[in-house]
Amino acid sequence: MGIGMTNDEQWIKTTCPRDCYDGCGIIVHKRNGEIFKVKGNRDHPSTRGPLCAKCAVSYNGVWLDENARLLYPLKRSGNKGAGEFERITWDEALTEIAQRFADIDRRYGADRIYQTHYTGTCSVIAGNFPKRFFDHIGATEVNPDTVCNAAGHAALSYVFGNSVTGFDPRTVRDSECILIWGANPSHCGPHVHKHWLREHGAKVIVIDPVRTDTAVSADLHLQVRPGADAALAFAMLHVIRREALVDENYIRDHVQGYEEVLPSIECCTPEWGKAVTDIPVTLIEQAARLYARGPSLLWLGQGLQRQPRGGNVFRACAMLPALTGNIGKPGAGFYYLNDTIGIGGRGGGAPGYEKPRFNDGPAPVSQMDIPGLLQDPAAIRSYVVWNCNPLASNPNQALMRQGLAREELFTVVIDCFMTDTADYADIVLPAASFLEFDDVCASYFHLMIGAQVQCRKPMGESLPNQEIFRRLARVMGLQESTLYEDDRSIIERTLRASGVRETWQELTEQGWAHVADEPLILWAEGRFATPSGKIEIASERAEADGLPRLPQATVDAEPADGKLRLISPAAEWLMNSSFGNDRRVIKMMGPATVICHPETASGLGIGDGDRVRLSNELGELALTVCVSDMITPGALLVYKSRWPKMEKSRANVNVLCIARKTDMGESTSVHATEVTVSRID
Ligand SMILES: Nc1nc2c(c(=O)[nH]1)N[C@H]1C(S)=C(S)[C@@H](COP(=O)(O)OP(=O)(O)OC[C@H]3O[C@@H](n4cnc5c(=O)[nH]c(N)nc54)[C@H](O)[C@@H]3O)O[C@H]1N2
Ligand SMILES: Nc1nc2c(c(=O)[nH]1)N[C@H]1C(S)=C(S)[C@@H](COP(=O)(O)OP(=O)(O)OC[C@H]3O[C@@H](n4cnc5c(=O)[nH]c(N)nc54)[C@H](O)[C@@H]3O)O[C@H]1N2
Ligand SMILES: [Mo]
Repeated sequence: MGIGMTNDEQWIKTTCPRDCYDGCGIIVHKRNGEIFKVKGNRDHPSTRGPLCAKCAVSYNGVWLDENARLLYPLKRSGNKGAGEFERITWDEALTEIAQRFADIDRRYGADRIYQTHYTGTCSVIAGNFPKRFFDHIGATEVNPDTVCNAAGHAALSYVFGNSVTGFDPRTVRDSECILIWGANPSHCGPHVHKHWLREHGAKVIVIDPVRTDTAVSADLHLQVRPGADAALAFAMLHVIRREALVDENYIRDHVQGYEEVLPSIECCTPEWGKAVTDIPVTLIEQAARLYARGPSLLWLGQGLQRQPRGGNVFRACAMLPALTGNIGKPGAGFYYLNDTIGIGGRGGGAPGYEKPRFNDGPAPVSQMDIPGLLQDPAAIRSYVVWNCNPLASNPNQALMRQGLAREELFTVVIDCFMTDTADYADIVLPAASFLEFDDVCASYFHLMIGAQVQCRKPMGESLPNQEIFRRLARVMGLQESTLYEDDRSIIERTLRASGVRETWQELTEQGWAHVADEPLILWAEGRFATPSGKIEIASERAEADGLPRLPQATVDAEPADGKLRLISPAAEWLMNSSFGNDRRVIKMMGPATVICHPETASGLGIGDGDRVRLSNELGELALTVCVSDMITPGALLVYKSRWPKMEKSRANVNVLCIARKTDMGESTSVHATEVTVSRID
């Protein structure tokens, strides 16, 4: 273990497994056998220096704090949600879970056991192994991507046949332009924002209703009205076509449906674009030219597709690289998420780590259906939560809370901390943190993998996710051997599947490895995994699924009756809800605010520092007003994922957020929430 050692000092290289574009390298400094400091690895290609502020604070704060961490299995002793528990042994906890599962299986069927998980840790084993167990017993999976990015995946699959082959970020050395559409690296990938974006002098265009720090430092910022992106894409394409910047050769060889969509593009003049998006004509023209001339990279953000027609938005935006040939050559390409050469860091399947299919199993259920389904004893008998915190993260929070309070629902929560969701558990199991066991991390931005190296023994009696499910399988007497595969074997197979040359030993010494020495030019061969083998702007598969054959130049309707559109993107100081229990993080965030444009504020008769109530049919939330033109007029901005129980109202913005499904992928359209604002006197 480790990279360097003196008598009492030791430095260990490891990797941050949070759900973040950066995938940072970490150095853990140990003194006298104890962790003394967790900091950034300046030799790591992404980190290049200190960790981001939130990780630097929390990894040296709440993650190392025995008073904050869950240390023992717990059993509920009070009412659901009261947070009253007594300590029990692992044997008692696992035996009770095994008995309750067996009972539910016998009386109702194992598909009434719902398991929900996401990216609390993105490391390969701890992020994936428990799925083997649930598949084996025939539990129902809550489709994790439906709370985040499933609309984008569905749309890109229609167009390119694949949504997880983007560009190799190292190809930026040949780029003239980077177009960031509905992503905010200044919060969501702070090292990508700080280093990658600017290092080779490409011009940067940002399209976002919010003037994020990335937008501030960009060459062009198109401050679009939320939900008007598809129209904007069409207006840009109008300019590109008018100025003969389309790549006719690329279209002839690789694109299906250009002739069909052309009449719509011809209708969508930039003047029309201005009317529906609020972006000046000259800005639409400049952005269109800069992008089309290329070579250009297009980054489609996850925030971009959290709208009712997010899938259509993605199909419209995907026409840009297709029609300008900005794909498959150095410095060009589009990116949503990278499945780092088959490892599947985030939700992907790994060749060396296939999901064993013991039975066909019940169909996964959308996160958007969960608040409703949780009310229904006939639908869900047991709710098992690992690697996520749905009471903080999911929309329709009041209904989520009501469902979790159901007395006969058998709820198990596995986490490192006593979250709002854990307060409603019957059994709480303590998870070991990433500093406490070996694993592999696969970045979803850089085409790199990293070693997650054990730096100390698991805190208290906590265990890594995978070990918890091995033990549960044993208590249940399950016979399938892959339920017991050990970490070493999975790590070896994962490394071989990734194509890196390094052994595990070498990886732990170096900390990280690129999957290829030189930048990969993805899609260079120009063959796409669609039925036609081409980029399908016109999609028969979409049509067969009841969707339009072509992307549509749509704009969402403005809210009626004095309501305003509320967007709730990622906060700088949180990683989803993670870190929301760290005292220093809470202090840095300050009170929960709603940011609104000066015109909006004067229309409502409110000013900086006023207290207001946001309300709609789902609930209400009291917030402090912050007036700023960083948000476009007519929209409101509240950052997501504070811990509800840390707030006076015991709620966060999700108490207002709708669980309406997107046009594709049954995903979240959280950024289309509408609210009324009233002043609290
Ligand atoms: N309003 C609004 N809501 C949103 C969004 C939005 O834009 N607006 N965004 C959505 C998005 S993009 C996402 S991805 C979801 C994310 O929502 P969640 O998936 O719920 O993410 P977190 O809230 O970070 O919860 C992860 C939990 O995993 C725990 N954890 C960390 N490491 C481990 C481990 O090794 N083992 C176990 N068992 N647990 C561990 C953490 O302590 C934490 O409690 O939120 C969604 N919610
Ligand atoms: N600090 C921090 N980092 C994170 C996370 C976090 O919670 N905090 N979450 C992680 C997770 S789970 C994810 S999925 C990624 C998300 O990564 P991103 O997709 O970059 O993040 P978001 O903040 O959800 O949304 C990005 C931007 O979309 C914009 N947006 C909202 N509506 C629209 C619209 O209609 N049109 C356009 N053009 N833009 C719109 C928002 O204003 C926001 O600036 O980040 C990851 N990294
Ligand atoms: Mo996400």
